[in-house]
Amino acid sequence: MNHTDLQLELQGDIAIIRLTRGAKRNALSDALILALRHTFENLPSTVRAAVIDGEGPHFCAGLDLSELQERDAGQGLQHSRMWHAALDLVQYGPVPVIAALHGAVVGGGLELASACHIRVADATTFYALPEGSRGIFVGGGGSVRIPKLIGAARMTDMMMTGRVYNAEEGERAGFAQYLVPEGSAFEKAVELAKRVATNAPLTNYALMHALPRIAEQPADHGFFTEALMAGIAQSAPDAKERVRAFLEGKAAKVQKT
Ligand code: 1HE
Repeated sequence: MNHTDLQLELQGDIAIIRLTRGAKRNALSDALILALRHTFENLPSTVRAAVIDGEGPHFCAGLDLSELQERDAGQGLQHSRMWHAALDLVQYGPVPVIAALHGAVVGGGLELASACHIRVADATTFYALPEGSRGIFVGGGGSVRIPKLIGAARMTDMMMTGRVYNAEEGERAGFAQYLVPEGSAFEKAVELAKRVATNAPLTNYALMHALPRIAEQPADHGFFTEALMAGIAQSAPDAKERVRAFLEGKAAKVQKT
């Protein structure tokens, strides 16, 4: 599907998904949310990792406020569920997703970023949840995903007081795993995506689908699920080949950076 506000570009086995609504700071209209969902549902099977980027000086200004009109409670609920369905496909879709962050990562933009597996932020990035001051609440999965990154106390403070985290504070708080110089988030995200794409597919699958579920389970259940996943991953020919290559001195050692 072609969409004027969303571009999909393939660079080998990496999908570059770009929000191209820079004039509106990549605000997420209903159409854009549906396009995002459609894109993740229909990624070519050759894709092994994806990067999400935003055109212009800001990653994403969140919900398109011009569409926040006269919804009744039921319509509001369905609207939020539509976001959940789309962002669920980002988190639990076919491939790991790396977000290249810069400028505003606010409201629904932060909800989108938090559905990704790795976040790379450049020095211009800032994080906020203006829902608090707009008289609304998060609705794109933010209350589930954001506390897992920064804790419920920080999220409460952000929404109650309008606190904005800059790039360095955001990295310290746990929003982003990588902080890079201004203008280099996309390049770093692609570099990481290429590295992630070389992993055994079952390892990436386990990290995307087993790890977050294990983290939610009571320890006893978690250990059991972990053992099942470990057994399945180890049994794959890919794993045996990779271990053999290391033992034969043909695979890279772990090295200090
Ligand atoms: C928008 C939006 C938007 C910009 N919806 N149109 N999100 C917010 O509350 C954040 C609102 N946006 C901002 O605070 C600022 O726009 C930014 C800090 C992101 C960027 O500032 P700046 O100075 O670069 O741009 P601008 O001049 O404010 O915006 C440029 C245009 O984009 C302008 O439209 P124009 O026709 O006058 O050019 C803005 O109106 C438009 N624009 N952001 C609609 N968000 C699932 S629930 C999630 C709930 C939420 O996400 S609530 C948080 C919404």
